[in-house]
Amino acid sequence: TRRVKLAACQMGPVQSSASRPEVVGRLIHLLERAAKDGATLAVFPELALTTFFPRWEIDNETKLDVFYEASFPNAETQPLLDAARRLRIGFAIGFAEMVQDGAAKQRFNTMALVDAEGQVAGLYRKMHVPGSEMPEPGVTVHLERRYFAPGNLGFPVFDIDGLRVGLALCNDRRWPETYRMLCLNGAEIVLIGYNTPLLLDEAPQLAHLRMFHNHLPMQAGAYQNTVWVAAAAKAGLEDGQALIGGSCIIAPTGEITALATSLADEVVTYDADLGLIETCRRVNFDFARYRRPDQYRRICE
Ligand code: ING
Repeated sequence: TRRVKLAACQMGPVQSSASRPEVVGRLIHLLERAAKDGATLAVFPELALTTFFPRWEIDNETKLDVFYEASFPNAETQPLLDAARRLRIGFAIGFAEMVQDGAAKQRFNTMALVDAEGQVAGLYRKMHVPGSEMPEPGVTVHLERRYFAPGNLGFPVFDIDGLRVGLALCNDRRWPETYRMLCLNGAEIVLIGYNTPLLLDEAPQLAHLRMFHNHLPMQAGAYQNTVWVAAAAKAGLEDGQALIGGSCIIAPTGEITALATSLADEVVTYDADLGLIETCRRVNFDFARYRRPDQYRRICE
């Protein structure tokens, strides 16, 4: 049976004062810990290179642009890809992507997948972009819709190092369509990065459910689509805002097989049996045999 050792590389906060080389150094250290544990595929958080800047209203374009990568990799991030090649480990990493489109700038919340040769295998751009364009009264400031256009690359699944890997970012993980699209596109493994504020001004009565609502959709997504999920949080007190941790690896059974226990830089690994996908499909989810797509049309209206 095919196996792959997965690593979820959680990060503690990335304060706005942290330089890119400093952050890349932390990421390389995490990758080294993952590889030392025998992992060959790792996931880092959403916006792993910077603070979660959508928590602020930023009007100055020059100040905004410092959070974006105009190319990936570039001179500052290339050492991370060199480390992947040296350690023989693939990884996914989230970052703010800027695409120069003539005079205009296109901005995306993006995740790159890098193979064990240190080569970029592909990009995913976050589909479900939450929050608003302007601060709204009574609502935690979350301006992703100001800073990122919705993704335009579909739900690609990449063949890397003999594995079929799909990607998702933060709010995407709460939507069943994300996993179903990746499943239908042939994913065996879904890598997810997230930044989730612990407290939301708009719903203080849900505060005790933040971790439940983190794991619930990922466990359901893994089970209902017979995929392995590895998810990495940016956690802890980042520029004054508390972010949840709970980075984990989830089997196609829906079981959490590895779980981070801190709000700091932490690596959890699990030796994933890809044969479990076939077993779970045989038990209930023989999609080609039992699905009723003609009866699901409302879903895509
Ligand atoms: N974060 C949030 C999440 O789904 C969010 C979304 C947070 C929306 C706060 C509104 C307010 O966990 C990201 N990064 O998508």
